[in-house]
Amino acid sequence: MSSTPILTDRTDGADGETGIATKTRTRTQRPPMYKVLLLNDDYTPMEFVVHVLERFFGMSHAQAFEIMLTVHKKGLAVVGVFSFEIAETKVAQVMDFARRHQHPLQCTLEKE
Ligand code: TYC
Repeated sequence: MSSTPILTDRTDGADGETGIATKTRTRTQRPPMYKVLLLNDDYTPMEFVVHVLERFFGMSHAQAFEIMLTVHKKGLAVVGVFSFEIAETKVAQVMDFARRHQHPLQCTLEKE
């Protein structure tokens, strides 16, 4: 958080009062956000990808199926936007789950 003093007025009144009036504006920093991307490949079964989206991204079956088809057709899709720590954890969970099931599914993150 940073505070910027802003010079707003000089007071030099008839009463002999002399001074500088200042206002303080607080700039609220939003944390950087990260997109989690799911990548297409030729081998991971569609049902497995749907399951991943339900399990790790809290999607309904219909929503997960729709996103899976987008990845399949377009090559990739954003499956969520999170703080760095959460995004990193999601990527690790998906990569580990895919590896344990011997699927080449790839998941990565990108700063927004
Ligand atoms: N292209 C895969 C198939 O035809 C399905 C797939 C979808 C794989 C999404 C990965 O992220 C993915 N079996």
